[in-house]
Amino acid sequence: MEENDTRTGAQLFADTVQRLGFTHALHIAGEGILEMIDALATEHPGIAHIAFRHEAGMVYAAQAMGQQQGRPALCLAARAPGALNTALALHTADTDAAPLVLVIGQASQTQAGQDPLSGSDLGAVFRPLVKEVLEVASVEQLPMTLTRAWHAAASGRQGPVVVVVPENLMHLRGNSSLVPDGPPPVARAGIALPALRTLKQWVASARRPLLLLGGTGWSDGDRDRLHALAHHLGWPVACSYRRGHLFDNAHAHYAGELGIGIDPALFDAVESADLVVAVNVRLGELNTFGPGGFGGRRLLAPIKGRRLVHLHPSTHELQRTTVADLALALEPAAALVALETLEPGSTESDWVARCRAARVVWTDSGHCPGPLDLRQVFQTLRERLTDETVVTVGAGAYAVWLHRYFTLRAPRTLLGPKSGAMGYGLPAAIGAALAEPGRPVVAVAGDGCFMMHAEEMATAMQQGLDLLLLVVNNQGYGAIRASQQRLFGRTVGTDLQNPDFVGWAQAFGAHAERVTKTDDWLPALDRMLAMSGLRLIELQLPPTVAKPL
Ligand SMILES: Cc1ncc(C[n+]2csc(CCOP(=O)(O)OP(=O)(O)O)c2C)c(N)n1
Repeated sequence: MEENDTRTGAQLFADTVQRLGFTHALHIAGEGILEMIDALATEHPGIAHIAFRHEAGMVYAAQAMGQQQGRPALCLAARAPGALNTALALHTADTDAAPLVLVIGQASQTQAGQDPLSGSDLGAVFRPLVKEVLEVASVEQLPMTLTRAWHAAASGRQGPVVVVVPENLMHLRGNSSLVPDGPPPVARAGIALPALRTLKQWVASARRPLLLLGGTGWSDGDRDRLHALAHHLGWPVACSYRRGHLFDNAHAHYAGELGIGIDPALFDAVESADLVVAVNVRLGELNTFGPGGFGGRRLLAPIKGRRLVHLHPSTHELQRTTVADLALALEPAAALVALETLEPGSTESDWVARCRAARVVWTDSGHCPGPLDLRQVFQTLRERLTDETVVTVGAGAYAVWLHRYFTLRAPRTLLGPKSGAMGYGLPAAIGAALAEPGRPVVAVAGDGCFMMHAEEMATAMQQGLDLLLLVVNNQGYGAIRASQQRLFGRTVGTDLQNPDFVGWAQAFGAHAERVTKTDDWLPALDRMLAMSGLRLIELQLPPTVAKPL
């Protein structure tokens, strides 16, 4: 092989990353990835380097970027200490069907496994958490393995893919012709015509049909077609947990969101439907959550007289948790094409209006005790923000207020972990801001949730990002406090003594204010919206506030 036809492993890595269309490399530099980072910077300076403060924050940002861009984002972690910090965030990317590629720089092949820093069997560690783990054994394999990782992350049910790269490969040489020209075309599953005929018959006779939407892999244009479809068929539409942005929440056909905090009336509507068509929805624990909470009644258990049609890109998700009468492996785009061939059936004349009326009652009710009314906070926040604003949220009782009272109007405007991972909101907001510079982003967090990855305020400042953070401070793990009260009549270890959030944010260089009563909220919000950069509003509440009453 001619020396000038060859590139080092590090150069091959950098060339492949560039050809696959990655625009950003998110990382915390360290042993194992130093050669890759250096080659990216020197060979392809157009790729932006974003330095994070915790690897989980980095992966949350990458998974938010991946979802917002509709193609995988790239992040890199150094050997075992960096890699193992990513575990919950990788699991969250998997629950959220978020496309990303995490490259882990492993010790050299001769060294691996010899001491804690050179790492254990990282493939074995990550395999249960992610869509796929690929390990590179030779420099020749490197470009193809990265390409395969990109495709695995982007195709079918999207998700996180880990690539483990031994450090010594960076110095070996491989042929430059191994580098792909660009991202590979994504393989697509198709439509089964006999099944479509069956579906048409069921739709024709359904009296109370309902469309459920979820998942990733939709395009912004699909959303207009979904509105047109709901209108054409005359069906109500609900979204899976934290996918409310897939359908305009103000639309006359919108019936609400499944999952934690579900409106009991929506639960009843889904149970009383005689045909449910679930598109791209995972029918696991979260989306079948009942109003009674954990251990309560489940949605969509097989019911006599109700037909369930499940369309999902992954055969693994079909017939997994409940029995569907028709289960087809279809990606959202193909499912949409199939549904667009349907004709309206004999739907009850007031079915859509009944579902919609219940939704309106739900969002117009609910009480917040104390001097600062969170219902008003989230309703007026909606009025002040543009429809395009992206809102990110983690886990806690505070999130229920956002989900119930903040009307999502535009596509890709909500990012929230389906794993229930606390700490997600701020790093995800960073990812969303990196993915679409100029698009407004607001992160909402509880005091507990915020502090799990508050270190990423430094990253946001360093990148000069425009972010607004709302910290709902009820001085404790409120959701858990409420569960403890319900289960045991007392609380243990769930009260929190917090720092002065305003002073803390200011120490990072952010603008910050504290609000303790409803009348002060809008003036504070308006002051913050008039400014740019990193801004934080602490919403200070009595410890008694958790979910809407
Ligand atoms: C990483 C992680 N650890 C623990 C939990 C369990 N958990 C769920 S909600 C919650 C409390 C959240 O507290 P906070 O962010 O202050 O919100 P609040 O419930 O008070 O509104 C905890 C500890 C979790 N979901 N994620």
